Amino acid sequence: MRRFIIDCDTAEDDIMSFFMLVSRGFSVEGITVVEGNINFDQEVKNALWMSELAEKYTGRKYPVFPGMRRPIVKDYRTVENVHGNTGVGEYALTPTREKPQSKHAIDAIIELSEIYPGELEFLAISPLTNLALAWLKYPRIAGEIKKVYVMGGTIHGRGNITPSSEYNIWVDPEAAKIVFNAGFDITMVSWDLITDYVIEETEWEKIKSMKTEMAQLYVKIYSHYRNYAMSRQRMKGNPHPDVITTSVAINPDVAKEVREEYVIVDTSDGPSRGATFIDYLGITGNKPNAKVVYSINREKFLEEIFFTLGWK
Ligand SMILES: [Ca+2]
Repeated sequence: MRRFIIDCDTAEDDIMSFFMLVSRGFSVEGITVVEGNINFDQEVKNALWMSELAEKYTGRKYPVFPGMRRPIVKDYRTVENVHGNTGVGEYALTPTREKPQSKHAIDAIIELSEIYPGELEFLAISPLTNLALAWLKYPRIAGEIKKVYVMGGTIHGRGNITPSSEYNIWVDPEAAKIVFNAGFDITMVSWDLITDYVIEETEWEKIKSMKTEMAQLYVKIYSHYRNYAMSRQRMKGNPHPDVITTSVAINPDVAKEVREEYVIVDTSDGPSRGATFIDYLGITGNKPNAKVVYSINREKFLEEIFFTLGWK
């Protein structure tokens, strides 16, 4: 049984990532919430809502642990323009029963990694504040958490929140720097990789024609993001940063080309704050700190997403 923590700034792509894990029958031991995409309390509400829906399907509980509401050092901003006011366009996802756990996400991460040493996989599809602070409090988790999948950064210097920086890393570069140098077994899926693998018109129409609840949910929660990406980000469809990272976690064959490299996170105050630089020639002499994904097997990625869309 594979066990996961999913760390969310709960917008549409986080929600679908969660359902991909659940639909594959993996044990999601905790949903931890961190500052990012939208208002933090709305992120928690969305997490509770998806937890309730998954419980309806599986009969299992998926506890939600609110974590850091802000980055470690500097301020940040939310991106409702990208994801809509509620993170899923303008829809309100309102939980009816579930309440957030009183335990802080940082303590939940530490406790779960102690309960399942060597087993837990951490899906870091949001800013890295929770994981960085959990490690600072209890560095042993670097050896106890089996794998960390990071959606973040760029490999070719093309950002989405500044010309050079990707949002998750830009929100809390200090946290990202801590995590990348903490000794975790990290797989990095970057923003300027995933922009090559969007849901194009053919797939979008196919999903729209599907009668499953998951497919209907997909169309509902991605429509806003799809419009934004196609009108403002020069894309041919909606991108899947979190979902591609999750697909790589679920099935390593989704990642076609992977290199072990040293990733530098820029915490300076200039225009490259939050950028990632890959030491692709080994110039610094530092040992690799991440497995960096350079290409994706598109068919296998689509298989993963359509599996979940056909699940319920
Ligand atoms: Ca996310």
